[in-house]
Amino acid sequence: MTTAPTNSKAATAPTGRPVLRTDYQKAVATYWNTNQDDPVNLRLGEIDDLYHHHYGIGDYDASVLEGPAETRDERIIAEMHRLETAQADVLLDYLAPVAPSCRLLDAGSGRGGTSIMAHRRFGCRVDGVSISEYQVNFANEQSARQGHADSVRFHFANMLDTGLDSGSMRGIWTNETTMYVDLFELYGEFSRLLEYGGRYVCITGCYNDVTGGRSKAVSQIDEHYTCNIHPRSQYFKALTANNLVPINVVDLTELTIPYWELRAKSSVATGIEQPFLKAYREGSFHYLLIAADRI
Ligand code: GPP
Ligand code: MG
Repeated sequence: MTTAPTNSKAATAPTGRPVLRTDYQKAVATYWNTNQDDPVNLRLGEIDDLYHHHYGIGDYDASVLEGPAETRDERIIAEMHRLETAQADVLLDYLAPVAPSCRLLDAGSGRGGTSIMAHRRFGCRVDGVSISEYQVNFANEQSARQGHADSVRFHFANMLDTGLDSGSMRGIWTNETTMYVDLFELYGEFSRLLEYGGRYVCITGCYNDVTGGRSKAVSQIDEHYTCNIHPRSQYFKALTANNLVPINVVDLTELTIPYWELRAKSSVATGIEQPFLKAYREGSFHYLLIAADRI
């Protein structure tokens, strides 16, 4: 496995501007560059070489908890992976239809699982950007190993300033990455990159304006991932301000709770399971899908 360069601070993008502009961005990059021994993601990805950095949706098959004790954990992990892949499938449903001649952007592409799924489904070129050089290298190795090096490419680039061509994208998605950035800046960049009528799909965790500010459980999630979860309202303000018009808003909260219940029973639980369950159950936090069109 490739390890990240020890000093990436000076790296510049094709834009000529530094990829990492702020101390906060450097801290986020360091978090993801050093998070290389994460069984909660690696053990799942090893099953079929789709490495995800997002959560799952749908009911789990309760039979995984029964049967021989020696293989129980293996069954739980395989089931968690199935639910995470199901989440990415739903995200891609909202991007469709996409022709093979189109281009897609995965903004905050992690280890690349959703991008590879998008290419397999639509047959089109997919570019991913991440501020973690470790993740970019990992994802490019996966893409090459699976024979997609020409079509699925990952770049060390900042999603707020990608350097990609204006109007070049038919679709863009963010799969649990928007909590790391200012949404107005992000959607300004997406508005520039999307062609007229292009589709943006977001899956995110956001806090509930109706119950008030950040709950304790939401703050614990922020602390755990070095992120800054936005209120639900902020998404719609930032989309509207950037010519991105929502067409679907789907509350996935009820659908993701079983994933967290199952994850809490697994050997790869990280300790963040109870804050997620508490935040979702008390209503201070939602798991939301938003699809919007560029006008
Ligand atoms: C990444 O998933 C999760 C986040 C970047 C941040 C928070 C997401 C919210 C919806 C609030 P991961 O797969 O890297 O996390 P883990 O290692 O815990 O599985
Ligand atoms: Mg994970």
